[in-house]
Amino acid sequence: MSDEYIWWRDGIIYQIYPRSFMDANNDGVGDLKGIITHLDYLADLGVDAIWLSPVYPSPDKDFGYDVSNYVDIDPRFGNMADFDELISAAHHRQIRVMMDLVLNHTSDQHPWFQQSRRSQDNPYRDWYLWRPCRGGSKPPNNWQSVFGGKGWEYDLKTGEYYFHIFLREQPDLNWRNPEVRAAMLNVFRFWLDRGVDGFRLDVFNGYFKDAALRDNPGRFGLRGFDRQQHIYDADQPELLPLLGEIRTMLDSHGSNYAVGETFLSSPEKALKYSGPGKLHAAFNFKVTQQRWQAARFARCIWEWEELNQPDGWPSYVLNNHDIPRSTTRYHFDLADRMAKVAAAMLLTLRGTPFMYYGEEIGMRDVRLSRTDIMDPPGKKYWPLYKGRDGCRAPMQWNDHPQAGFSTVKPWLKVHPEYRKRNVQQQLADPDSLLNFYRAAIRLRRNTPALTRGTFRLLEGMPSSVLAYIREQNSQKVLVILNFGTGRAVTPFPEWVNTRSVKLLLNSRAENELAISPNERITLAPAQALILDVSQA
Ligand code: TEU
Repeated sequence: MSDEYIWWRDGIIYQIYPRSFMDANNDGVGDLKGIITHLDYLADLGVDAIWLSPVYPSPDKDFGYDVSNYVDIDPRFGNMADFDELISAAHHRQIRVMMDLVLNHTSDQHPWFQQSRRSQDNPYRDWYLWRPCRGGSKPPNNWQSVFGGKGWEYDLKTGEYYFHIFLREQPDLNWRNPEVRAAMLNVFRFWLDRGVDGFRLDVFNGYFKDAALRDNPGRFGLRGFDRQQHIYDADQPELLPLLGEIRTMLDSHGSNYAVGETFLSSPEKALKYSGPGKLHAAFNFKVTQQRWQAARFARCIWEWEELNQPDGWPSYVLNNHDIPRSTTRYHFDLADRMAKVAAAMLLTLRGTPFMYYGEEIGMRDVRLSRTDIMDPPGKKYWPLYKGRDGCRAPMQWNDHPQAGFSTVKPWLKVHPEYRKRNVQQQLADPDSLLNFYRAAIRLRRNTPALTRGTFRLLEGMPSSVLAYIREQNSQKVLVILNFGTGRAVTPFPEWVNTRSVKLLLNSRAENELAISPNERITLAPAQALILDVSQA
């Protein structure tokens, strides 16, 4: 592995959900100026890049993931001048900027769709997936919407159905149309020309659907969408050549990066779409679906590592804007100690770590009543599924009203615990989760074994312990993580000379590192240790 620093390989990518990060103009919605005011915070935290969830004009049926103009900024977030300022202010601090491109579908308010639905012979008709009824009035096939109900919407005016895999206000584009393809590649170029460094591609493996629109076969599942095998509405063979074309374009602009949001993700699928000539990375969400048990994570990480051999580059994510926050998901307690174990893991695995705003202070999901729910699938399925608002609450900056996010009532409720859980308070507390993230990020940055090093799981550990070695040249780092709420007595690999072990980071600094005469370490509940064992 080359020793030169490559930001998307060695660095950390921090996802910002702009409407919840910082509201500089006090209208209740976060904005670009707000992000600019906190770039110093991000630089100090030590992240190498930020990914902005969509900031394009949008009717907000799916909070920005329904785009009505790909080449502008929604006035609620600011304008192009603010965007240019954000790029230069971020670059000034060595922070790269990534855009979220939502190219599987547009908003139904996008001028392309407005044209498309006008008449069957409109030049934009074929930009979307229009089909006549089957057998009189039935939809063209059995495809479903992820957000509930049929995937087809009948349009009275022209007497045909159009397909939408998400909301009916998010019609899917027809990527087989060369004009669509060309328009989308131009969207990439537009942002590259403005200085953007990379992209996150929303639902990229959904771009193409089966040309013959065959019915998906059934399978067992609860909701309509889950009762089908998605073999015809995603992952079609035309995708790989397109990814190759995207990669060539990115490479020709410099070292620009693309990570795909693998729809209906599996590790194999994520791997299939990433690597040379494809995307740089595709998310493997399996890690986010594990229970908080060392053995489960070990299996999942091992599988992802194996798949990425010999030359793949993994990425890891514990949080994003679609799933409950890890602190809530795993019911972390022990006063953020377990959140430190998760942080130590995320920041020492072999692969690019993705963080999500507020993760560094251990934000929890906010609980909302039925009337406060904003997310469409949450409204539809309440109380079975309450939607994704919980993990999208305003960032908790300080203990002022609205957590310092805004001076007015924000678009989504602030988590009531913000008075004791916020950035200001955690910066002042040397033992806080935030300061642990800062220390672990600094350590990672200064330790080549933790970025580029090889990865090897250690066997023979107690069941609550996940332990692994990262190694680069002569540097060897041992990471030991106690996932359990009890103590764990952990052996060293026999080649380690315990007398020359150096402590690099201890998530429970109050407990000194004690190696017993029989060469074992007793880990406290939820303790993470990062040790230099190079001198063994
Ligand atoms: O998500 C696609 C996706 O797979 C998720 O929608 C997932 O199925 C859903 O969150 C479960 O409720 C992307 C975006 O990340 C998401 O925010 C958008 O809503 C969606 O695409 C449509 O653009």
